[in-house]
Amino acid sequence: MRVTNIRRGRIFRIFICILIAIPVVYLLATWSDGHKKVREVYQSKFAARSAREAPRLVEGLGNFEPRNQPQREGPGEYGEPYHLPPEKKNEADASEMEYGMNIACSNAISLDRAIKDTRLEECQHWDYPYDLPTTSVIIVFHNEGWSVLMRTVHSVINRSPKHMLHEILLVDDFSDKEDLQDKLESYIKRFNGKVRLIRNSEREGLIRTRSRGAKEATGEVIVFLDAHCEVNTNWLPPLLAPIYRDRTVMTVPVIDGIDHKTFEYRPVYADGHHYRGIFEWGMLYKENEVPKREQKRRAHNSEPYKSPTHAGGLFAMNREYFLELGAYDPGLLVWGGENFELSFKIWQCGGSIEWVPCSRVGHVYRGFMPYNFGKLGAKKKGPLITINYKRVIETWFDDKYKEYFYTREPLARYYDMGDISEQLALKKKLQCKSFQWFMDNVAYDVFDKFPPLPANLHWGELRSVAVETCLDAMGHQPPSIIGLQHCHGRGNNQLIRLNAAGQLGVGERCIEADRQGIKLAFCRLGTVDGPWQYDEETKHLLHRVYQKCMSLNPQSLQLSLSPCDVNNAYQQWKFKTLRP
Ligand code: UD2
Ligand code: MN
Repeated sequence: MRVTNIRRGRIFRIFICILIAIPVVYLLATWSDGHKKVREVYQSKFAARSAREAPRLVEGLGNFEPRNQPQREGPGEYGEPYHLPPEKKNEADASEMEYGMNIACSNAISLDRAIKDTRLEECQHWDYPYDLPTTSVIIVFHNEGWSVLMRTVHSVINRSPKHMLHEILLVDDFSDKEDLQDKLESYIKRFNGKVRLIRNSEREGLIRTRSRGAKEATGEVIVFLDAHCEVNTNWLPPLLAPIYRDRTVMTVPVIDGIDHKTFEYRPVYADGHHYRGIFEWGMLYKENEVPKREQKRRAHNSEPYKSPTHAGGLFAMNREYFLELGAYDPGLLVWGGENFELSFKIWQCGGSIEWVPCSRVGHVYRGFMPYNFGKLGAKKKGPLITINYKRVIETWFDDKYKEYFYTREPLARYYDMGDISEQLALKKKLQCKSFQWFMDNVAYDVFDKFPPLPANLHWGELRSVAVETCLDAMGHQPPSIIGLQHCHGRGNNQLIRLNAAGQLGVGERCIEADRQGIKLAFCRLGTVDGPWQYDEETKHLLHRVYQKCMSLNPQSLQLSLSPCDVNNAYQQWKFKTLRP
């Protein structure tokens, strides 16, 4: 009896101990979990270099998170919006006109201001190799505001681990503003050689200027930034780590917004959802939520993910790899399309692009583009950006995909894009894969949003037969009314397309009708059809749902739908062919 009692007591005590131990072990385990788990994933994913390169992890891992930052006070600190006092209004307005952003406001804010850390919380736990590649940060600029340019430089100096930042290379694309001359040269002396300045002897445009910067840089990795950025907390190591693992990865930070009037620093995608770069068939850049297939590959929401393309301005790459790919196509002029050229080239020729949630950089989106395209732009017939797109798609798209572009941009077929034989030779030499491969394996989410475009049955100016006037989208943002304007023959807002599925479009927008009138609308995402039908004999544009015709009101000169009547000249329309 006693023996059993003692035994029972012991069993009971052991049982109690186990009961206590379970939550303690559990607490201990979860306590270190955040850090350890991320660390393990990190080590397996990033610390291992590809087999063909010698391992060179010399000093282990480092965390590089800043500690004990001093409190700061002043205008715009922590990325708060700053409103200038009313007496500065004229100065502010004038600077906005000149720069597309409120430089007067920027001038009032410290070049060293703090900004809020907009990263996911778990980003603080990642460890990175201590010997990440040395980096040249390349900033090209043309007539930028001095304080905005220098705040970009200061933020890079202040928020990058010293031993990784090899240099900041400022490349002046032939600016003529007074304060960007001697004042700039003497100011950067304080950085003891870390900041280097070179200047173009004529205007080259941002694309060629970046290629020049890459050639002149001496770091192992190059990072491009626009001249109006502020890099966020610990932005650099997470960009370098994937390149350290594999030199053919391009990495892209997540781009936060900086308000062009108040310099408020605003996080994008603050809800923890991730987006990646895609495009529609007119080659406008778009962002799309990361598809499940890609999400699933990752163990942590803060891990990098693959993206078909990027916005253009901000990214990191192994310098030699960038040059092996021929840098940017030197035939691309001034602005636009270079993001696609480099992205397609990277993916199709064996590299990859990763967006890095733990690297955040703020960028000032301007109110408008404050510069013109100089001589380079004037020499070209047709809009220069579309000509750039044409070079890119003629080099990298398969024939089927080229047609989608020409369906969306019918005039582009007639633009002179210059010689692309060197680009095609490079594609052959590097044995690059087809665009179909890219669509199947990388950009598989594009068709969900932008399905293949049915061919145009008609395109050109849509002229009224009764009155000398043309449909015109007027450059308004949808939803807005469609105007009627003097036919100018240059296309743009007057280039109307009717496709085989009944969609009537202008640029990437759609023309739709309701009981109030005819409107410019956002095309329903993922659809390419519409209600319209054109009859060449009656010259009617029939809305099949309402069974009514597009009519012009001769008094108000406005558009509406009315019952079809073959004798009514105000219901007759003609597509007039356009040429550049
Ligand atoms: C976006 C990109 C930009 C570039 C462009 C398409 C982002 C945040 N920005 O437009 O980097 O890829 O799309 O080409 O993704 N600049 C020159 N010479 C020129 C014109 C501009 O050096 O002839 C400089 C300019 O000072 C700035 C940079 O190039 O530092 C980019 O120009 P932007 O800021 O006007 O381009 P953005 O942001 O509208
Ligand atoms: Mn920019």
